[in-house]
Amino acid sequence: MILDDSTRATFERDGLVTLPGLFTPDEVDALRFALAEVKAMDIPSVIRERAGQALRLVYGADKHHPVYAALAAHPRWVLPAQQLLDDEVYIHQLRINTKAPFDGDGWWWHQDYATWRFEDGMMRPQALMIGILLDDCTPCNGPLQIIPGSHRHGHIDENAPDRDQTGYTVMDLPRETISRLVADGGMQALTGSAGTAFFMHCNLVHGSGTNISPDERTIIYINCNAVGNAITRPGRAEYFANPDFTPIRPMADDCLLTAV
Ligand SMILES: O=C(O)CCC(=O)C(=O)O
Repeated sequence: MILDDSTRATFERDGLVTLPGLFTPDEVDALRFALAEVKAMDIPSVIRERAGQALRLVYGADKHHPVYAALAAHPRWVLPAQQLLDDEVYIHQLRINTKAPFDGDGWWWHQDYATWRFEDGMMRPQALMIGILLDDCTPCNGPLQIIPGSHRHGHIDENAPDRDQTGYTVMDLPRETISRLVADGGMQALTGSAGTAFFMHCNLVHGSGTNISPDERTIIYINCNAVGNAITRPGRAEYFANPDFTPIRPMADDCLLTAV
């Protein structure tokens, strides 16, 4: 067993499991260095902020760099994910949210499952967002914020698609819904040191504010799905919605440091 019963009970209750220091400082450095190389490649799967040129999202780094290919099969997230989803897993999308110093814009409150259901025909919320901090996340640099326990409301159908010209869609929830959910569950900022990982239920309501600090705030999101819940309407760009549902076979534990 990877996660003990009390950790699994926390996931059921809060929709969140935090694993501090899941990746070591050397592994974080390898991921940061590899990200700098990916940014220099001029790949098409990047999205810039609506205002200005700062990078907002880098999709599919695992298709462009061996260190991210290794991360995409790393046992330290694959094994807990299999346990939480009770199935083999594949990656629906891997993206890096590079909330730039001063310019990194926020994210309105939403559930990620809403997008995957609406755009990709994901039939059940049997998927996870796994956030891996590449920088220390503090209250000041626009950390991810969640409403604990909000996943227990299921898919909240009160949303409106906010879709940009790149095909990126966020299913924004209305203010009244957020007020109601927060009155029930409160809010939590997911702060922690680089290397920490957050395993989140795909119906956990979350969002974040602008990064007006001079500090980087980079989070890798490995959004994985149960193989038995493979999407039914593949068709978006593969970096938004992977059409390959082959179960991941975990690599060796040191794969990030041997990948280069
Ligand atoms: O990284 C963030 O601040 C928020 C990201 C988010 O909400 C998302 O990618 O779905």
